[in-house]
Amino acid sequence: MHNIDQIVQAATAAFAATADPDALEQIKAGYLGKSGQIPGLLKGLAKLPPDERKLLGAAINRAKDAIAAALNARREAIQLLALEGRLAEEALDVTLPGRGQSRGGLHPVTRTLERIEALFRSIGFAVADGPEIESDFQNFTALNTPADHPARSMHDTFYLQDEAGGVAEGVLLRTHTSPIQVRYMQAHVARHAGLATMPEIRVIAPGRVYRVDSDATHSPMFHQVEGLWIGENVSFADLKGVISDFLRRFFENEDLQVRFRPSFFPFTEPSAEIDMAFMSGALKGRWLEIAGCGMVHPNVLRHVNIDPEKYLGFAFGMGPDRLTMLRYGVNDLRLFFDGDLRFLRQFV
Ligand code: 2NL
Repeated sequence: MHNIDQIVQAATAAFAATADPDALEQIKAGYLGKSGQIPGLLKGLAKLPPDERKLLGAAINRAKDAIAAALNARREAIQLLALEGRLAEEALDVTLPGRGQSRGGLHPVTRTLERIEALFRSIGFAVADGPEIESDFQNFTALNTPADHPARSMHDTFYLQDEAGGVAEGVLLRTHTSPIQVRYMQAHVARHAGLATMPEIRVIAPGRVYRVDSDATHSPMFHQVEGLWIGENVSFADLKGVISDFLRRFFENEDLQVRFRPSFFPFTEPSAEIDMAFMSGALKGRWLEIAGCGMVHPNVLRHVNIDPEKYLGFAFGMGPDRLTMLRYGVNDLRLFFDGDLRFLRQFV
């Protein structure tokens, strides 16, 4: 009897001495397991006479129940300890000040795009967009760019892969926003097919464009805004007025000087480079190349089924990234696309 009580006490003490669940199960095996102390005692019963066996057997079974109860109690206590530990570890101090929610803001180039759109809307231009993955026809052929033109080479244009990993036939990242205007002209022509005279087209096309080019002044992705005005009587003089007026309003500078220099583009004839100069400030008197323009080439009109004998107009293209740099006095284009919030937040 005395010995049995000691076993229960020893088991209870051993359980209490560990907080590790695996160690606890090891200790349990020493008492209740197949070759543990309790089964050992039960085996010994066989040699005893029946009346003693009955008495001792009952005592051993009580001891076995007591050890099992102590084991369960310890298991629960260890679980509770683990839970309390985890809760303490994961505790939130609700009295700490919050981290706050910072206010979002528009990217400086987005602000420029919205400003350009608002200014052109105010003189009756629509704003159009289109896919950045384009077809060779929309991006080059319709724009009178010959098959052997260097812009079409893989050194200048990103082409897409086909399923086999080769160059997909005629699928590319648009190199300018002109394909937006090509699509716009095609839809416009289709919509007014039955009419004797087609209404004027007045549209700007802002968006991202892609070229194989990367240094301080070139990013493989950049932005463009092109504009187009087609009608029966649209002249180069209208072009000069629209562009000069736009630049003076964009830079909020009435004294801004604008000049048109002869140039060449496959999609316009005649073509011109547009330069501007501030009459005051750090850039005073310096001519800056700001856009290109010209009268839409008759071949471009033919490609979208507009009769060049009846309609004509002008087109222009400019770089809103560069306009943003000039407006805010930023000298490295890459700053706009690095995603450094310390830089970008200055414009919010
Ligand atoms: C530049 C030059 C230009 C155009 C873009 C154009 C579009 C159509 C038809 C004819 Cl649909 N032309 N766009 C015309 C002249 C110049 O951009 O230096 N851009 C940054």
